[in-house]
Amino acid sequence: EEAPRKIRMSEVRKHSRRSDTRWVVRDAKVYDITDWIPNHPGGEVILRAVGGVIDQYWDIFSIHKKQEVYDILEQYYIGDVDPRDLVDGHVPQDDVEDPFEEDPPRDKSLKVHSAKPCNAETPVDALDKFITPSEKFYVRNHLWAPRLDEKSHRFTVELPDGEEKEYSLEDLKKFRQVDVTTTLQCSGNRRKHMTEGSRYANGLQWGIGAMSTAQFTGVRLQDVLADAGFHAEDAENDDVKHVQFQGAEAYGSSIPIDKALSRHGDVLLVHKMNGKPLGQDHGFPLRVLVPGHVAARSVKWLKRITLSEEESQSQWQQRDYKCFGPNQSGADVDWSTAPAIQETPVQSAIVSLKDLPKGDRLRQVYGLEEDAIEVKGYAFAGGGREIVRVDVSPDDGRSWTQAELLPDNAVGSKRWAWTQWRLVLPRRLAGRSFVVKAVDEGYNIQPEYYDPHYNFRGNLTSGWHRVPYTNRD
Ligand code: MTE
Ligand code: MO
Repeated sequence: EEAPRKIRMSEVRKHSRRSDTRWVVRDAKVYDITDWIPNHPGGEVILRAVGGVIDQYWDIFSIHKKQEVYDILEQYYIGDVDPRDLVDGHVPQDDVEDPFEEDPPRDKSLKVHSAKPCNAETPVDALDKFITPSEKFYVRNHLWAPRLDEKSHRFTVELPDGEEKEYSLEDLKKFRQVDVTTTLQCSGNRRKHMTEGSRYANGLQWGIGAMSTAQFTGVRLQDVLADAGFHAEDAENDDVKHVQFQGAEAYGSSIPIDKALSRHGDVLLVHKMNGKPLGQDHGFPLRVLVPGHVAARSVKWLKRITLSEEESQSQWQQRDYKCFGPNQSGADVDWSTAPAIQETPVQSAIVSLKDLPKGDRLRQVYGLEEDAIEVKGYAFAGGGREIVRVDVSPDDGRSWTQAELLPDNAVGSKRWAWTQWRLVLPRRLAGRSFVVKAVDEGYNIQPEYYDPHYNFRGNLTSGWHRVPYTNRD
């Protein structure tokens, strides 16, 4: 048996993305993965790690932490890191590049759940406005926020026969520009309420602000696909069942082809949000917008569109965004038995609850001489369905009254935006807590309790939202 080769880190670093042969280090072992790179399911993103230690990337891309991945890597083993470069058996951390160093500055009012990657809620003062100012739009990044150049950025459309067509942002100007007002809601919105109302649901403990609304501008995906040569009516295209999207960092997901091709589906490739170029956190210079579907399908920093018989194979399509039964757990579940979340169920929340002082304009509008309370919030139905009613209880669910649905100027082929609502009522009616539930045009309702729709990943929490009223006499 030959002793393993000892390799200095200075040598490893030479085998970076600038070299023809590319090495990575994991657990103080060195691998030459040059031949394997073209097979990486996440694409080019792996080039960030070559010439250095891969462990910290796998802390972010946790899908790699499994035996089959270790086995692949083992085939490319070439030696051990020289002990002179190890501290306590590890290559010291400061030798690796921070993947988040190009993340943008962010508005101070966002409620940050994690900084790297950035996950931050829209503050309450923006949740009771129909349009969310772009800088207060919630941010949900699984990885870093790539800093891309608008002029040189290209995205590729891959047709069913493998043929590819490339587009620049300039190329998109020739397509008809479309405005759509859309609410994006993260699958984890209100997960905290599931944890509090049932038991711990795994993931970021979002409150009611993993949800925001903007006016988006872009081109229809179906127009771009047609330009690239994909015509749905061709019999030979019958095998195309899904449209997969790949972001520039490595995130990816897909939607059913019918949503993409529906005349009223309003699936866009958007370059503007509230009239201005997209912010870096929201996918600059180009993102997919899939109205009425869970926001996880609206892929940011769009790099590639693939027409396929299969869904995206990413963990965000195959695993994270699925719901299972209350009894099932991540340890024993067969992920393939549940469909990926697309359209979302009816949702509502109380955003503010406030006493109206004597002489308040609203008290006069509602003709209330006595002490009054104003309750405001949002209600939202997925799939382009409208909210038809919002029921509010001032006394814990004993009595109910209907909130006023506020008018807005949403545009789109269907109702893709939330509905803001308000209720003003006498303070004497207030009990211990206020409760809200909404009804959509399919007469879908929200569950009262959290246990029945508990799922271990805490997706699609939509139980009645309760807010304690503390100002009682
Ligand atoms: N696209 C890319 N490329 N990377 C991501 O991490 N996150 C998805 C989706 N698109 C994500 C992405 C998820 S889970 C959500 S909820 C929305 O983007 C969040 O969009 P926002 O940050 O603009 O609010
Ligand atoms: Mo999300």
